Amino acid sequence: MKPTKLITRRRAIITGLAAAGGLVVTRDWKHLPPTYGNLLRIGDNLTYAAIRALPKPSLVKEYSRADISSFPAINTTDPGTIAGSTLGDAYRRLRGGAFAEWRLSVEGRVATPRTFSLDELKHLSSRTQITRHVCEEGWSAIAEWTGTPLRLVLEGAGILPTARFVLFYSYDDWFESIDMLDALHPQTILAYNMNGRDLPIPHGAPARLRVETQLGQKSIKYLQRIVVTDEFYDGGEKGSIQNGWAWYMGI
Ligand SMILES: Nc1nc2c(c(=O)[nH]1)N[C@H]1C(S)=C(S)[C@@H](COP(=O)(O)O)O[C@H]1N2
Ligand SMILES: [Mo]
Repeated sequence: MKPTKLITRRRAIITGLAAAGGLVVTRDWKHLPPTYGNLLRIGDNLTYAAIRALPKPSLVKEYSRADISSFPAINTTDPGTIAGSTLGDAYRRLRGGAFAEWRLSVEGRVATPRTFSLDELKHLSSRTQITRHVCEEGWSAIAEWTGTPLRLVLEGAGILPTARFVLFYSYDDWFESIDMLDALHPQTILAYNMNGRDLPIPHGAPARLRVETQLGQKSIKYLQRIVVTDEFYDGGEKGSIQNGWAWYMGI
């Protein structure tokens, strides 16, 4: 994604309409994500407690090993090379120690904020899936991913019943957020393995998110911190909306 700092007039109007639509649907306009009042996305407004009671969501298509394709690494390929960045410096040190010191922080609206080392993630049950990554810039590629279901990590910290969103921060200073519906989806994983090997640095080592229900941009690499929230937040200047993209990128 090529960030531009422009918020278009059209987007401002749409966002306004979404807020008005949300008012009718939920009377909770302040806390509605901008999915434009789409009734199909009413799940955006459901809390962890509500989503836990729903039937299992359907899975996106999974492929076979024969379908695995070449997979370009895009944008920043090594946060450790970003000059003058505290996060970049931290990443370079972690990378130097083969990520043994890497700790993924899980905080916010959880009963027990905590961190997970790579080993701790690997000791939780894992899921392996061969899926198609679809980039918003118009390419797609198929790879096999192994990782810990995000649900296990969040529940490991004790998601509070009112929680509705999960925010992700990365070592290259990216930001993404998803709703609890996608966070608890069985194919939403923290992948530490790609095509049977440790996740390579260009693809987000030591762990990246895979959100198979949305466009590739949401699958944030170089994970650093996860924050569970009750309220919608798109990350301000770092978020997709202020950079001219949609927040919800369902496929
Ligand atoms: N931290 C971080 N995550 C990111 C990006 C990025 O630049 N930084 N790019 C996103 C986009 S737009 C895409 S298409 C995929 C690309 O993943 P890949 O580099 O493994 O192909 O990562 C997503 N996650
Ligand atoms: Mo992308």
